Parts: sequence; C-alpha cells; structure tokens
Amino acid sequence: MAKILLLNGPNINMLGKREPGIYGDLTLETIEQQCIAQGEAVGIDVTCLQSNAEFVLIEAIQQAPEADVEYIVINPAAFTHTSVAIRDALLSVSIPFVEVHISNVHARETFRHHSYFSDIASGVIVGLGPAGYHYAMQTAIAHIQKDN
Ligand code: CA2
Repeated sequence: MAKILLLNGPNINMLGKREPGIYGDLTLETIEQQCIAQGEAVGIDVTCLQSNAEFVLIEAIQQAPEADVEYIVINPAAFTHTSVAIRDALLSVSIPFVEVHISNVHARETFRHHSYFSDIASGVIVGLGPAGYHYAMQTAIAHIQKDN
C-alpha cells in the first residue's frame, strides 16, 4: 500500500487548545484523523508524527525510504525558520513534499517570512488554516495516483 508521511513540528500539539484566533480550533488529533480518512478513501496509508524535537523529525525522514513513503506533508512549525538539519534530511531522501503553514507567515513577524524548505518543496500552502492539510493531502494523493 502506498504511504504518505504527515509530519508536524514543535507546538503543533497545542492546536485547538491555545491561540484559536491564529491557528483555528481544530485539534491536531482531529486533523490527523481527517488526513488518515482522506488516505483510506483511496487506499493510501497515512502515518502521522508530531514532535517538539528536531532529531525525531529527522529520524522519521531518514527512515521514510525504507518505510516506502512516497510523499511527505510537513508543517515544520518554528523549525521552518531555523532548521538546516531538517532541510538536509529532506534533500537526502529525495521524497517529494508539500510544506504547510496554518497561518499566513508572510503577514506575521519578519522572522517568519523565510523558510528553509520552500525552495526545495513541490509546493507550499500558507494561511488557509487547517484546510491546508486537506489540500496538501490532495496533492500527495494525486502525485501517488499518477505514479502508480
Ligand atoms: O502557521 C503555521 O503553521 C506555523 O508553522 C506555526 C508555527 C510557527 O512557528 C510558524 O511560524 C508558522 C507555530 C506552531 C505553534 O502552534 C500552536 C498552536 C496552538 C497554540 C499555540 C501554538
């Protein structure tokens, strides 16, 4: 069965619990369940991982080829603006990925305007709220269906 890896970075586990004005009121568990259901509907397995630790995300990316992951959807959260290490991990596995941001980072502080991922991503979804994950999943599914 084809696989999509859904990765979320630091503090995303707080979704739906704090700052609903910026990040909406859906919890991460709900978003993950919706993404899993979206995959199930077309026979694609979706593995979800959220971590506050950079090395955990890097290890999941490094293991993705062995796990037959064909596409990655990632919201690197604050690591977006800092992590050369996660960028290098994604480059090393050559698995296509979509970068998702719930908020419109370009309408926020200047330090959020730069991403270490956007130039190497297949696409970037910014500022569409939790629905951004749904659109990213659609992109991943379309890519897998085209290839298989
Ligand atoms: O808009 C996004 O999705 C971000 O990746 C979210 C990150 C932020 O550092 C990026 O600049 C943009 C922060 C995630 C924090 O998530 C929270 C969720 C609820 C309550 C508090 C934090």
